[in-house]
Amino acid sequence: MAHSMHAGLKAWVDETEKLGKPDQVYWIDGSAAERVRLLKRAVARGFLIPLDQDRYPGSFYSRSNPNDVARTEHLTYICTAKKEDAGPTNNWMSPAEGYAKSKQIIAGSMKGRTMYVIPFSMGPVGSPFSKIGVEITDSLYVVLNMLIMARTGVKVLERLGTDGAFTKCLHTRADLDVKNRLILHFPEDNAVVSTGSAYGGNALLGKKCLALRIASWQARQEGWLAEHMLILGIEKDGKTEYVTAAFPSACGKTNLAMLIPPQGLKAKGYRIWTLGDDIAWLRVGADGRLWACNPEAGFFGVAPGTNSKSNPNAIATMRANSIFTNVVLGDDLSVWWEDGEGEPPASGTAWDGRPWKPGQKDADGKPVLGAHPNSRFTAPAGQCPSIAANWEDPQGVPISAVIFGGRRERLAPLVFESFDWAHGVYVGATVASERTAAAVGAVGEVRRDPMAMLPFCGYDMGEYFGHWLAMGKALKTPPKVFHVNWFRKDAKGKFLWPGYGENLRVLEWVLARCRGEGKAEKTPIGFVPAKDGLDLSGLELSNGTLGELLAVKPEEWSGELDGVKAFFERFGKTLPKELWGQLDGLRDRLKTKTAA
Ligand code: OXD
Ligand code: MN
Repeated sequence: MAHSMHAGLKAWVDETEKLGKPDQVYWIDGSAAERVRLLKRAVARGFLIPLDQDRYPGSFYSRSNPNDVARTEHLTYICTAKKEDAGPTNNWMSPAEGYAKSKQIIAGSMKGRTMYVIPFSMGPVGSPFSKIGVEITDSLYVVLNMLIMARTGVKVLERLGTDGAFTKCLHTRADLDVKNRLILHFPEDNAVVSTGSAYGGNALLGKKCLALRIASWQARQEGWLAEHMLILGIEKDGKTEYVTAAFPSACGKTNLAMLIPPQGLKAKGYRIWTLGDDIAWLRVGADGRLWACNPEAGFFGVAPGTNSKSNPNAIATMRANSIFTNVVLGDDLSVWWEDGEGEPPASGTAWDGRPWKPGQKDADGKPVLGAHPNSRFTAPAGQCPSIAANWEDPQGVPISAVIFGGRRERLAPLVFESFDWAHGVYVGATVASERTAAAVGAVGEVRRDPMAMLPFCGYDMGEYFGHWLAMGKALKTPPKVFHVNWFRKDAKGKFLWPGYGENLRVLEWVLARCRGEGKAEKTPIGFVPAKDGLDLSGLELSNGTLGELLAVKPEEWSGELDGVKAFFERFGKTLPKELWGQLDGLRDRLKTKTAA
């Protein structure tokens, strides 16, 4: 048992114990022996099912309450003294109401349970990037996932010392009823309270709550950025260059972060190194460049669609010591998901607990999904075959390019480069994407998702754009900013670009542009690759398809402008004038083009 000499932490734990009324309090020490003990306890209590240990050593299955399978953005709030500080894109509640409502739910909710106290560090312990949090939770599932996703235990308490700052992260699963579900952020108090859910994005409080919503607030005050971005290294000729990329949830960040070079490019000697798949903390280095660090220690990835063609490194990463949530559990204690790896089990149980067989159809003849579309694997990052040797470097890695992207069937070309940092901020601020299953809501609907941070920015996004612009001024050598779209379709609804490993062809052009090389054509929206700008060797892609992929259609882009204007207007006076200037500039460039 770990003991804290931190008076503030001890007082908060005591106060929460009095309120939640657990049977006992347990401090996580973060040791391997403790993990084994807790896994046994979780199995004994029915929270986890051990998988076939020959095929999946150290791995377990978990099924959630069927009503608790994704982030609930409509129940997620920023609780600041002034409503305007949360901005128009966040739900707001006053801190007094937030504390009062959650107190009622927490009161007595831990009866008959253990209350776990998890000291954790987001970022390597002691790195200048890192922040400490302490999660109190009554969910053993949350504990076991946190042990994978963050650095935990005694080493963190030691670092915290007797008076260090930490984010108070209070979680109770309560009765898992949606009526009692609230994900509340109190950035002014450096605190999070989450009730009524055990879903990763709602309950593993180091991830979205601390490392994005609270951290983005702190980052603005302290002069850095907390972003929904992967980090990867691209090595060639003994030199590695690093990029970050922001895509909305379930748009392939994990796949891109673990990319394997395609045949045509392998011959050039490329190697890809993974540093992070979801969150990047970015700081201005002493050299005036942007440096990045992944605050997480594991991957909480979407299972469906992950297979050894789409992401062999992810499959290898989850070969052991992983937790699978809401996938198919085979009667042979295997796991499986749609568009997954290997043959499905002859029979098993679907994510919602119903018996399931491959090929099963519902009353309307539609296939019955065995895995929930947002089913997940939680796996230690260190197990990834492509993990970079320096992924835990306390100084981070220098970033050459920042890439934004969305899921758009039309409009956005495969890739384009912004004219400069400020234009890049405009490009990031106007990202739009079709919705996926990672959050509750209508899948497929297009929504603006600036910097892929719409659900994760802990303050007014007008101010956030201003902070991005200011960061550009603080950087002596800012990275170049790009936009990609792997999801463009033809008139028949077929994807034009093969994606996955082939995306390296786009990254190669991106890095060439960062070095002042790479053939490009100037268009009103930015630079796109010239017809012979991308290395397409070994890839069968007709000229017509390439043309369609790179096409910038001024009429279609003009049609976007009203939507952007309406979106910007929502922010009122906090939207930086510079972004209005960018919109005007784009309108003028498009006009000249359509008139020509
Ligand atoms: C995630 C998400 O789980 O973005 O990373 O929802
Ligand atoms: Mn994410």
